[in-house]
Amino acid sequence: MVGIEYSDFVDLGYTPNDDELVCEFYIEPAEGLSMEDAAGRVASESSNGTWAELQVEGRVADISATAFDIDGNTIQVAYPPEDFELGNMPQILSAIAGNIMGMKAVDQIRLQDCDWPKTIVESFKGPQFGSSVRNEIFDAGDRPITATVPKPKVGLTSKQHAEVGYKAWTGGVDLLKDDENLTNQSFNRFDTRIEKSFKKRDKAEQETGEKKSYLVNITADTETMLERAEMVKEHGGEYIMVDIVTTGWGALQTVREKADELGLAIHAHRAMHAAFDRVPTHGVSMRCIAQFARIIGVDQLHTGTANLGKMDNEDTKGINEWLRSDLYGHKDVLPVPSGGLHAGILPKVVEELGSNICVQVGGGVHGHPGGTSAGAKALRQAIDATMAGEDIHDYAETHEELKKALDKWGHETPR
Ligand code: CAP
Ligand code: MG
Repeated sequence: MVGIEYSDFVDLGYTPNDDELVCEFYIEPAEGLSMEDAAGRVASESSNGTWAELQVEGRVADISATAFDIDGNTIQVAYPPEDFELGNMPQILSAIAGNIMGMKAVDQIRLQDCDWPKTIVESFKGPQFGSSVRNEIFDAGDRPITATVPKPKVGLTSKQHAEVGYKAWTGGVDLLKDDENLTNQSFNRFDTRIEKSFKKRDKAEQETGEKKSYLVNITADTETMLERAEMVKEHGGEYIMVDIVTTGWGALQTVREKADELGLAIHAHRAMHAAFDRVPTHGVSMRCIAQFARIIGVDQLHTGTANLGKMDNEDTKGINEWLRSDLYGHKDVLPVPSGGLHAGILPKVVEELGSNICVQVGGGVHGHPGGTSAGAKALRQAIDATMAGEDIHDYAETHEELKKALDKWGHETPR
């Protein structure tokens, strides 16, 4: 019989093996506890310990996590592979971001970063397309692809929604996008919306000679999402959009399987992420949320505007870099800057985030003084000018829609 207690979960001389998942936490120990005391409790509760000294037989202690590094308020914890069920993200998160978030032993605790071992990564599908959507679905060359979400975010009828889409597509936008809280409401039914929107999409493609597509929000319970994904495919769609945080990681895994079967790309909206990542000393970082999303396999993900837009966001550039980094053969994810963007901010967005992105602009298209069509043209002109290395003010001299957008909004970040 062996007794295991909190101090058994700390070993500052330990070096993790390649097959272990290493997590970095920020912690603030509760009064009366040292960093080492708190680190032991975090490693224990997130693997196989509890508050009592356990009397165990056999090799159970071999799958205990080890807090192996303490640096200021940051600790590193290594988890043996046996702690996890491969291919089950909810189970992994119930360990590394589960009970420990509410432990009294820590006043604050935040999962900051993870170093994923090959076996876990390979047990998930990863992205089906990643940033190759820019040229596999579209023919965008080096430029960012663009999306626009009709505003008001809810309230437009299916017919109005499709009409806004048509104006945006023919004005030069690549993707119509549903808003995160628009699914299947009484004033705008899912089936009618997609039927009408895809008809307009086909018309816009014929008229412009460009490929156009639609990010259809299928968010619902899992079975309904699968049915909606089928409907999108039947109507000739290329993408489904999922509110990945509100719908949950298990549901996202099931949708990812379906997306594979149907050959559809996944646009991941992250509504509710800030409930986890906004407080810098507690919760789960956006970096980790992006990691879960890539490992499961979304193709496009909102990661913020590098604080050029209306939302607060940590480390967009670092997150985007991670989404493009090597991950045991998994594809990359196309970052989506969104929220408060308009033509005047576009050059700065590209300067900060590069052009391998999908720029999402809602109010900045539909709030243009000339309406949606003019707003879409202004956005495309801002992209064209930026990609040609031209100053947008000079370009605006011969491009009326861009000029009007710049006169209205300048380069201001809205609040
Ligand atoms: C943008 C947006 C997006 C947010 C999400 C909105 O509209 O449609 O949902 O950008 O935030 O409803 O606010 P605007 P994030 O272009 O009119 O601002 O990308 O930070 O997750
Ligand atoms: Mg939105």
